[in-house]
Amino acid sequence: MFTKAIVRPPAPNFSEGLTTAGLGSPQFACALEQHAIYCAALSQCGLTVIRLEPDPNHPDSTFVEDTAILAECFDEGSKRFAMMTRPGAPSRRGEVAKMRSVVTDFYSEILSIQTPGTLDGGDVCQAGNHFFIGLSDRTNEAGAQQLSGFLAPLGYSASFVDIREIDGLLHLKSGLAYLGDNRLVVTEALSKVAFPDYELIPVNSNEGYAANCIRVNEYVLLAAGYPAFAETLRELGYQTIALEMSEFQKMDGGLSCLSLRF
Ligand code: CIR
Repeated sequence: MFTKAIVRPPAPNFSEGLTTAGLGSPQFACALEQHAIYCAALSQCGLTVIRLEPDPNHPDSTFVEDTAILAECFDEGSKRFAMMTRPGAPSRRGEVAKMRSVVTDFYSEILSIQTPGTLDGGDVCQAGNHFFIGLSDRTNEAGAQQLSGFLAPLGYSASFVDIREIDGLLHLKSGLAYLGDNRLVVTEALSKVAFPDYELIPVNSNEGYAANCIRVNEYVLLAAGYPAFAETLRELGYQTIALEMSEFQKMDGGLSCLSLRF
């Protein structure tokens, strides 16, 4: 069970962040409203929401997931830890210091990715005691190796998923989500990568953005506007909450990026 989430509302200059989406400039007021509804959904899932002040020095800082990995342990053989990342985009590296000061209140074990490694939290998908680590334009091999090296003594296994040749995926979790119950949601491109030992829940090619969903306690939060995937989740027995994400999608962001849940 998750009990808390860290979020950071967008700053007024949110539209100055990095993007490749080509979907136009986000509307700040609408982004704020979507963010508030997202936070309300986390509360509905039973989480206490910790809100950081918006940071206009870092227009991408609402995407808090990229600054840290907060690992939950699922059995006595593994250990709870936090890892501060070193984001691949230089404009985002300054986001980590504030997050470190917050995470310190909740974790005694705090690790850090060191230069020359780069790693974004969006490239790290925890599935029980296993971590999938994406190699992407943001996460390099040195960063992935560092994380993997930390994981083994803490009782976790890891494998790499190279997404550098997959069009349209900024981060691994742009196309992959762990639902619990040994189930992975995957986009069509990622379904061709071998994920042995997991039940794969494919997302239709015309609903690819929906793959970035999050399981939060009794609910699955998904982006609004993806009816086939919503129906798949309901058929699997999940309670769903659909959230408007248009303004964050314009900045290449998704549901998972907007919070760190622990
Ligand atoms: C960026 O390019 O870094 C932001 N505009 C979007 C980050 C989205 N984060 C994520 O998928 N984990």
